[in-house]
Amino acid sequence: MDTPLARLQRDAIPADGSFADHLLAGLAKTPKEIACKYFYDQAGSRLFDQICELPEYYQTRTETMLLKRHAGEIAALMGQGVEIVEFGAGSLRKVRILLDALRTPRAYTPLDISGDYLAEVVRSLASDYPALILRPLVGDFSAALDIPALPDITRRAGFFPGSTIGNFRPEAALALLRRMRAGLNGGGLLIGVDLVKDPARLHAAYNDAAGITALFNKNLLARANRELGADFDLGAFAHYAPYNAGAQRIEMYLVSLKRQRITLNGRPVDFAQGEPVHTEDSHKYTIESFREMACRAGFNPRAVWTDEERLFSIHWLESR
Ligand code: AVJ
Repeated sequence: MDTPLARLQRDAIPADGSFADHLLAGLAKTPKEIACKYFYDQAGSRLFDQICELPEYYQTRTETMLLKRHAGEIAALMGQGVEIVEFGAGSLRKVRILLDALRTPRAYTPLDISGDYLAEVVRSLASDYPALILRPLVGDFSAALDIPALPDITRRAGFFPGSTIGNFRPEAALALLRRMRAGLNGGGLLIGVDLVKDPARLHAAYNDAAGITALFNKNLLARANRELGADFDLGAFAHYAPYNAGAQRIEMYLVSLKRQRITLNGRPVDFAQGEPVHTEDSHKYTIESFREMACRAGFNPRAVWTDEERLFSIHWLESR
């Protein structure tokens, strides 16, 4: 039987070898690039967890504090008996804050590209929330979002924390918000957004003293060595993460420190001395600029919470 659910799950699983294909294609471009979604294999996810604990990386702890501080109000806005749909590899800690505040959520539908991560979600939540319907979906939320309805559940609320929206260029972010809105069937969206601030503060958050972000960035090369038998010398590339004030985004690169030839899946890839590989954008918004984009996507910005230093924001957007 090909249920809609089974179809969604199967179609969404990335084909085998997609990292190899994308890596070769991205390194054949000028300028070279690697998509940031490849950061998050097991080693990369562990490094990202370490980033979240860094003194310079204010995002995770500020967002968690805001969620805790306003959980009651958020729960009231979401309403009773909702299905929470979380987009992407969220953190279990954040969704637990929501689930605890909601008291009577009916279902939790995490959507993620990693089946291993989803298995962990189910293992961790099942015993603590015995009445909660858990529906992990393997899928890439940057592609189509067709989430089949659960019987008897009419209210959906989207959850997209961590300022992952910042990884998308503004046009793509707008398109993603539109797709999410369509997938939520009239439900609202709770979304975390990192804010424009002193460039020095932003720079420090992506250039930490302990060098964890550099390891996170270079994990792309380490992963290619592990999975594809590539021969990247991690010492021959530099982590470079400047803030582009004009575009209001952090840009991450791996810069080749010398002229070199790497072998990838038996194929040569040449790097000039000083040549960059673009690995990530992390866009920052003002509260106003984000609300404007949300309006263009068909949402009504209903509430926004921010910290005293205005480092980070959480928005509750209602479907229009
Ligand atoms: C998970 C995409 C929000 O952009 O800050 C952290 C990823 N990159 N340090 C971000 C990241 C470098 C992070 N997001």
